[in-house]
Amino acid sequence: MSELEGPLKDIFDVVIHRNPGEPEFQQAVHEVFETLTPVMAKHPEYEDVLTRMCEPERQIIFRVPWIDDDGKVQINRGFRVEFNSALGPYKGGLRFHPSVNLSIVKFLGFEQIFKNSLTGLPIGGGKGGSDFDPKGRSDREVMRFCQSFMTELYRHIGDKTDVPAGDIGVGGREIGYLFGQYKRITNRYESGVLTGKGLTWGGSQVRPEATGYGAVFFVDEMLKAKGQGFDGKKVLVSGSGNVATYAIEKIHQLGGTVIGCSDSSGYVIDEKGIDLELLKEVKQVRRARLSEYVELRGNGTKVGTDGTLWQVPADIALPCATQNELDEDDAKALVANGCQIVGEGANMPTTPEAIKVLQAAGIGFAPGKAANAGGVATSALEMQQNASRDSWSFEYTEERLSDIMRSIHETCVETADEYNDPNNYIAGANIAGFVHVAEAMLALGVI
Ligand code: NDP
Ligand code: 2IT
Repeated sequence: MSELEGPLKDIFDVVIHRNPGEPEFQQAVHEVFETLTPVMAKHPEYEDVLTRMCEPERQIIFRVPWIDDDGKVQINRGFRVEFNSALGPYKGGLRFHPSVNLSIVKFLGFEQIFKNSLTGLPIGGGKGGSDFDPKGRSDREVMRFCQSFMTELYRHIGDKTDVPAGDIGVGGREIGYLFGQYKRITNRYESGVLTGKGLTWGGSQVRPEATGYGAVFFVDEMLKAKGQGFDGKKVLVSGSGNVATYAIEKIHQLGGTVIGCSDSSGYVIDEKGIDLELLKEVKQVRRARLSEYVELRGNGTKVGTDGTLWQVPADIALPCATQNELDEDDAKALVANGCQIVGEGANMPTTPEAIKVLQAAGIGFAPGKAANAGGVATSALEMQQNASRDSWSFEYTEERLSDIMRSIHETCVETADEYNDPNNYIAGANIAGFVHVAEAMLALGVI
């Protein structure tokens, strides 16, 4: 990580002091601070605002007891970090994964503030989750866990207060169980309290596809700026969950070929292009390992054995799995293999060292705050439909998503130019996201 100077260093020192043992949160804060030097020089009045922005408005940690299928009591830890509500109700997903801890929830919540600001929609930033591992659990166990989780969470959320959604390990099934318990406890059909709902009970068209589609729309804008498109491009997409699946779908619709994807047990290479229907069957229906995809597909498909997915030659790389999954060696391999663009579908998937390598090589780099904002943006569109008791068509909603991604791309480019850092999408996204929130916080007084 590069050295900070002046007020940014002072504020960062306070962050380190206040948040010891939270490496992911510190990394996310540092990544934003690195780009704010020219903003602070121009606007010293933002110093106090930035200090406040690093301190969540509220952090909730709670016990989640539940009973497994063997009748044994299990205990997990639940989190909701309500980070910033200057622009609207706290908004951000819930992650269920054994690695979840306060540092991870805070890094995600911090990123969400800037991402949500970039969408231009009235949503603040928050994040939550649990160290519960849904893998290998029956539907009934997942339901009992979700019901217990919501039995505490319900008192903190509401359509005008805090609106959770999905993230790793939380998809339509989990949102259903969570919504059912919220409705039961409160006796209110408050559709706008959660997003990512099913289409027959208040969900929005395109929300399942939105993050992956949005990331591809964003990268498509980057390609268009160079007079190119996805047509004929070879692409690597890590992960095989919600974001990865729909990124693959849109890339194939735009004429690209996704030649590799992964899960936590490894990666697969399918030079003819990932068979999406089979991938959905394996990962979404069977909830199985990717190795099953290889067994069923045949066709020369193979499980990767050398290094990581990123060592495979391709034109474009979209990390869509988890934080810090693409490291310095991976970045060097991408550069050596002539990769042109890296777009973050996941949150903070590229390590700081890897970002340096990619930027030094002149590779187009789209940070998650901008590139994966389509998910939360479509969540805000879901809230809009719920508030007006309406539902929109797939075509109209996808058009709205695509307009939002185009506008975020334009904002990043214009802001990077304004601050004399052309083509630096990280600077563009961080500065534009920050200034919007900072102005709102100044207007609202010291709160
Ligand atoms: P899913 O749970 O649907 O899929 C996650 C995928 O990543 C799975 O293939 C999983 O493998 C893999 N993965 C998870 N953890 C690890 C790990 N520690 N090492 C290697 N692989 C891992 O989650 P999403 O697709 O929703 O989320 C993916 C990323 O996108 C996350 O960073 C999330 O924060 C971000 N994101 C999600 C949005 C959304 O709307 N869902 C919006 C914006 C960002 P396995 O199946 O083996 O667990
Ligand atoms: O990281 C993210 O933006 C999400 N997991 C989606 C959040 C949301 O509220 O839809």
